[in-house]
Amino acid sequence: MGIRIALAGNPNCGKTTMFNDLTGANQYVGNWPGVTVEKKEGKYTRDKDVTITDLPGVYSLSPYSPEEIVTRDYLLDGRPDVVINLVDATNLERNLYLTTQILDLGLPVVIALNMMDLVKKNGDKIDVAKLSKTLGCPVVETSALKGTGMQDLLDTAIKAGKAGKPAASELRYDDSVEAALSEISSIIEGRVPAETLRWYATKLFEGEERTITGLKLSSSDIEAIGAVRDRVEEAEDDDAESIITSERYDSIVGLVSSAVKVSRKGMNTTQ
Ligand code: BGO
Repeated sequence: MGIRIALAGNPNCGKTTMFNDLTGANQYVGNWPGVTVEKKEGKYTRDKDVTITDLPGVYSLSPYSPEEIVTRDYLLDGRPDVVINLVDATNLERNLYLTTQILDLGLPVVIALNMMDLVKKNGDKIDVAKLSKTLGCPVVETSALKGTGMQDLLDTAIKAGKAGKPAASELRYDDSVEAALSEISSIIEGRVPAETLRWYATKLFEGEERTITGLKLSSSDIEAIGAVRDRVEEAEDDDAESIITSERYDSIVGLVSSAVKVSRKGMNTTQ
């Protein structure tokens, strides 16, 4: 059985450069069914049993654009063996926002810390071991432009895909939000695959229509979940979707401030 790898990341994180390097001429380009979003698939040049799917570049897995829907449906329902999440290491805070959502999906994940050539040039230091421990998945330094770290990345991804162990992030939200997610999880437990429980609980907390409809919940369950949401919204004086967005950013800011040391040159961007 071959291994299916999905490449996911923000626009401009280097996905096209990496996909071309990994697949060379062995590419198929078409459209995702029903939408005019480009679908690219290819075989890994070093191992033809490995198929790599390049997902559209997105900032989030919300269902607001065709690109976001394609990416999220492929990850949630297509269940690739492993996700390589490309992260622009010069813009960690912004890029890890998508990462926190990918980690909720209960898939094996390997993070490619791309653009490391620029980070090194700037003199910044990233504590890769700390990132890996906190995010609960392997983190590999790469430069898709220079072609460094690519083989290590693929070896790590193939191993993770074969092992099949979901990422186990240590990032947690405020106690009140975690309590709400636990309550919602217990309502839907057994009705979604166990490893996707955090994803579904979060989406239901947010009150996302697409998820509520997709799960065909009973009206009493919808009401019980609504009560949990109302309670936290009232306590926080904010809507549930914004609460989750803030919680994601807060957890990332904490991690980045402890794992990244910016050089006194102060150059932490590509500009
Ligand atoms: C231009 N290191 C560096 N330094 N640059 C990288 C790396 C890396 O590891 N990986 C990618 N890039 P895409 P998406 C460009 O095109 O693969 C660069 O959207 C330019 N072009 O070369 O397209 C890559 O598919 C003129 O840069 O990303 C590309 O994810 C001046 O990041 C850009 C400067 O890569 C985006 C850069 C005409």
